[in-house]
Amino acid sequence: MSFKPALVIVDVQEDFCPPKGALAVTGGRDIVPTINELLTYPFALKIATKDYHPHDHISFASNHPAPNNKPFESTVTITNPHNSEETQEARLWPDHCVQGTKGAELLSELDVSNVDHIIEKGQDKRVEMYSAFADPFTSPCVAESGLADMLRGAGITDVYVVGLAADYCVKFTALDAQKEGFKTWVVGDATKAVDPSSLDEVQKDYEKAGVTVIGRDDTQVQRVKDQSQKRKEQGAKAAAMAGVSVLD
Ligand code: VGL
Ligand code: ZN
Repeated sequence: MSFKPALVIVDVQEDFCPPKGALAVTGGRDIVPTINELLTYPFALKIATKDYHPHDHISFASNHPAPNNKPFESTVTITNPHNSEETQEARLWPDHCVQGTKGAELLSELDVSNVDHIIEKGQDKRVEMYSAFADPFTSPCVAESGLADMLRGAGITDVYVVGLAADYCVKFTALDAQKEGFKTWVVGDATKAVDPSSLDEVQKDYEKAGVTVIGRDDTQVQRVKDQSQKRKEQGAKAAAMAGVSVLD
C-alpha cells in the first residue's frame, strides 16, 4: 500500500501568538519546536499557510457598524457573492494578518528553510476562509487556494495538519483535507486553540468526518520518520535484483 505523507503547517503567524499578536492564542509560540522537529522528517511535501487579509476584510469587527461589531463576540451573516441564497454566520475578529504587516509574517523561529511551499489564503475581502483549501461556500465556491491540486499533483495519500488555531483554521483545513480524499491526521501537540473548551466539540466533528488526532510520538508519526530508511532499502533491493550495486 502506498504511503506518501504531506505536512501542512497552518497559520503559524505573529498575529496569532503572544506577546504582541492581535489575535494571540495562548501558548501559540510553544508549538514551534515540535513543528520544527516534524519539518526534519521525510514528508514528501511540506507546506505552510498564511492567513493574509486585505485591510477591508469582512471578518474584521472594525469594518462593521456598532453595536454589532465586538471582536470575538459579534457575528455577521456573510452572503455568497455569487449566490444570494447561500449564507454563512461568521464571527468577527480584531484586525489581524493584514497583508504586508509584521503581524502577517510567519514566526521567525519557524524553520521555513525546510518548507517547500507557502500558501496565502483569506485574500478575498468578501468571504471568511478558515480552511487552507477554500472558503465555506459550495454553490459555488468563491475562493480556492490550489492546495488540493498541489497535494494531488504530488501523489499525496496522507495529510498531517499542525498549527493555529486548533478550533478554527486547523479544524477546517483538516476537515477539508479528509473531504478531498486524503487520510488526515492532526498532531494535537502541535496545535493550540483560541478557546480550549471547544476542543471536545472539535473532536466530535473529527470523529464524524474520519479525521484522527494523534500525539507527536504516535506510530503514525514514526511511520513518516521510517520512510527514508524504507525507501533506501527498497531502492537497494530493486538495484540488487537488477544486478547493480548502490553506494550509500
Ligand atoms: C484564524 C480566526 C481568524 C485561524 C484565522 O488561523 O485559526 N482564526 N482568522
Ligand atoms: Zn483571519
